[in-house]
Amino acid sequence: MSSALCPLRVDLRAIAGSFHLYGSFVDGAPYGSGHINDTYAVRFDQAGTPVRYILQRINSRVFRDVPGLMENIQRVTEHAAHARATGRRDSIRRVLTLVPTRAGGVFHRDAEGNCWRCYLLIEKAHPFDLVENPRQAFEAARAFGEFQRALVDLPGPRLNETIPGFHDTRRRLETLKRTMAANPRDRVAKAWAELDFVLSREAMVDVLLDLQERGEIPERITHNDTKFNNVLLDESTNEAVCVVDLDTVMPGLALYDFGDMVRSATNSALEDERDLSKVAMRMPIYEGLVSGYLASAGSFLTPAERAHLAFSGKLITLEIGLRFLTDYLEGDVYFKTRSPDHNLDRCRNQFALVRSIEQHESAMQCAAERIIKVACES
Ligand code: ADP
Ligand code: GN1
Ligand code: MG
Repeated sequence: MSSALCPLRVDLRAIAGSFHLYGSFVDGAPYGSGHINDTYAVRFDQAGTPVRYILQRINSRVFRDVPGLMENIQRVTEHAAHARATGRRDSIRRVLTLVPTRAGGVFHRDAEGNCWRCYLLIEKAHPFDLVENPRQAFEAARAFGEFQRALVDLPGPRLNETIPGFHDTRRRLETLKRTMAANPRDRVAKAWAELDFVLSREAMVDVLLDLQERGEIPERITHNDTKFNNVLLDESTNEAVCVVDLDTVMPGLALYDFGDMVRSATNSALEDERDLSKVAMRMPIYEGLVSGYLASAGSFLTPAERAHLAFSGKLITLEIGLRFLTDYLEGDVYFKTRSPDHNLDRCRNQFALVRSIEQHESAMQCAAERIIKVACES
């Protein structure tokens, strides 16, 4: 039997022991490539059959109200599971399933105060960091749209805001300006070109907020972190089977979700790529996203939401770029980083993608209008 201690010296066997799991612990290892939580896959032997689970240490520096966050996830997964239980053979793989703790709760607090949760690990489906073809883009967007649609009739009170103002791009920009003025790590000089890039695009940050304020686009329950690797694709059918990473499911705008799909899926390079000549918005991938999203969300999107699909991609790419930049100036306190300039490199990558989107903006707008027209006629 291999050691229960992973490289971070976490006793996964002991943590797993706090959850209602059957069989005996075999081993565990870090899993996935998320920037926020610490994710592990643990294997159990259940009477000769290996079964895997996800154990996640929730990043409580990022998520200040873990009970409120877990309450959201419990409500959302139970509701979505109910909506999915329409006789589909593998419905258990289509929505995340929380495993309760032995004490009957939805998360476990260890002796050091870390909060842990456990999910069934969705087998035979995988996340990808880079989209390989338009079909994958279609599938991911269809799945995120279906996720939004499943939550349209979530009963009960408004979900908790797990990170207030998460996609409030105006607020994000004001934070950047304050950090720039304070210059806590003396990094401003190195990032001058990037700061100039954002500040010259300031007008963009209010567009969706103003539309919302005027009542032209509605608040919905949205995922808010629709990065391509937060959806799992079935290894034999390539179908998007399950949306993961539910920490930021909360009130938001549908366009935040579509915008982040454009940001993370159309890029021809990985988010960490430093050779900016490789970064470009890929039109066929964008068209796959629009088609897939309309296939599931087309029934409820308003005309104003449809009209801003292309714009949302530019806005969210700028927003995530400026968040990487802010974290760089603050000294890398939020995103996991592997090198001193990692956040600055990611910021440059995102801004190169903004530039590419700007070059293709009218073509993106025309493509969305064309696809919407075809979808409405059929
Ligand atoms: P982070 O917030 O750090 O991004 P995620 O919740 O996205 O954490 O988890 C990290 C990765 O782990 C995901 O991108 C996905 O690949 C994988 N993952 C998470 N939950 C599951 C699950 N239940 N089954 C299979 N893979 C999962
Ligand atoms: C984070 O958790 P992960 O790695 O799926 C971040 C997103 C960013 C993304 C950039 C809670 O997503 O907002 O867009 O990194 N999640 C949070 O890669 O901040
Ligand atoms: Mg993730």
